[in-house]
Amino acid sequence: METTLKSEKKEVKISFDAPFVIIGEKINPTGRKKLAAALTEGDDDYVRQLAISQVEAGADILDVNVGVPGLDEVAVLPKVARLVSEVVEAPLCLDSANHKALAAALADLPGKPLVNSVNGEEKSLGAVLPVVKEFGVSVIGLTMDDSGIPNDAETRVAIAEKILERAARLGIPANDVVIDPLVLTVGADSMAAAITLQTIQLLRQEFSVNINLGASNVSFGLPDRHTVNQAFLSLAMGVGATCAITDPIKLASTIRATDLLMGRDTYGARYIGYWREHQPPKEAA
Ligand code: THG
Repeated sequence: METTLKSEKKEVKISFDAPFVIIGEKINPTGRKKLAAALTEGDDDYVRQLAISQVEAGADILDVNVGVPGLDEVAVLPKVARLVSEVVEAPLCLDSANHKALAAALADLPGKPLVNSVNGEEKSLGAVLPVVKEFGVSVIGLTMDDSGIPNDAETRVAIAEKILERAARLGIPANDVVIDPLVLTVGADSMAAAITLQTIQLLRQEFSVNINLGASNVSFGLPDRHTVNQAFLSLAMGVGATCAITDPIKLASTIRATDLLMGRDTYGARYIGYWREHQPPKEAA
């Protein structure tokens, strides 16, 4: 199963046989006061800098979320998405539950971005899937519905199946639906990550669809989040996740190492290439 995303100049393929795809998480104002202020005040340079630094660190795609309370997403999402698309070649992942904001951004962007997201709620299916169909793009489907986030893998898989079916009915093929089995923090429930890992395994067995994770969610509220995030991503890749929204500055090296260990990096070329490019500059003698 291959999901293809495109910007004006670049194409990114997500599949189990290809290297894991890194979606940079940092253009998201949740918990980031400086970005929330930049989005409210129109400080475009700060957003540009977040885009460029993530691509330099190894992001293949950039998530764009402008969810600041009181901010008009229908106006701001297209503006910020356009701004980002002008400074990096990476395709974008438009992170909003507002179908009008998604449609406005899609109307204004070249290529084939990833819509983030639809879920199993009737209201979401009815509003977001027609937009995905209209623009011929791909979408992330979250395994939650009107009853919330199930705390068992089987019910999450059943919601994934419902999203895939509803997409198919509108003519959206399974390879344009990336399923997100949802990551909650192990700080609140020590079984949270295990349930997500089990959902990934079941999804791979039943549908062979591409699988995304909001990986940093796993460590909210814990000390040394970085270590927990690294361990979780490796485990998730091992059971079949194919892309993640994460911090490329902190996680790209772990991801490149895990691809190498999984036999997805011939001669270790990507691992070595990544290491070479990210060596700290040598001090002058
Ligand atoms: N699935 C999908 N999309 C998602 C999520 C998901 N989008 C949003 C979120 N979850 C994934 N993105 C983030 C972005 C940042 C953080 C976590 C998840 C994060 N931020 C730090 C904080 O809030 O403390 C701040 C980091 C910083 O300063 O760099 O942890 O699950 N489809």
